[in-house]
Amino acid sequence: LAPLQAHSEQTYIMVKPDGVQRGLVGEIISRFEKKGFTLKGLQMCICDKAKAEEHYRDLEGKPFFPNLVDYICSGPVVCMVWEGTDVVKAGRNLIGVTNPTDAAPGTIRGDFGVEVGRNLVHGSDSVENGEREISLWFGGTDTVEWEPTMTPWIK
Ligand code: RTP
Repeated sequence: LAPLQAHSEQTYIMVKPDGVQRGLVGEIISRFEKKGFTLKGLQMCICDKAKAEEHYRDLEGKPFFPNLVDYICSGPVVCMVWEGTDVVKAGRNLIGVTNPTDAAPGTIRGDFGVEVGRNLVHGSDSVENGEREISLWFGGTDTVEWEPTMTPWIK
């Protein structure tokens, strides 16, 4: 077999409060698992205003920014680090475009979302932003070093 053309990187994926409240955490995790990516970090929290503002600092000044911060802080979020080949771009493709009305069927937002201000899930938009977001949400310490193995777990 030719060697894999792997280009492994990490992305920050977060199930937003509506995704948690609607019981879509398992569905969202499942899509990333089935695609072939590896879960490296997982935790749940209720975000405070300062962290939401820092996470979305590039959008400060947009008219929807205050509503966005309130939305992200309105209930628990599920924070994840996923790793794999081109996972930043592929993760955005799994999620779908920002407005669920325009998101293709088969994507998370296309299958489950209705409103742009309630679009279920976040995914980093670049490797650099992924690194920044992982260190913001995971403090650089709470991820797990492991690789899937070929060990047979069941017969
Ligand atoms: P995200 O950062 O959450 O993954 O979303 P994104 O890249 O697809 O979209 P972005 O432009 O970064 O916007 C961040 C989030 O702000 C909310 N939003 N509301 N017109 C509006 O009311 C509006 N536009 C954006 C969405 O929750 C979007 O995901």
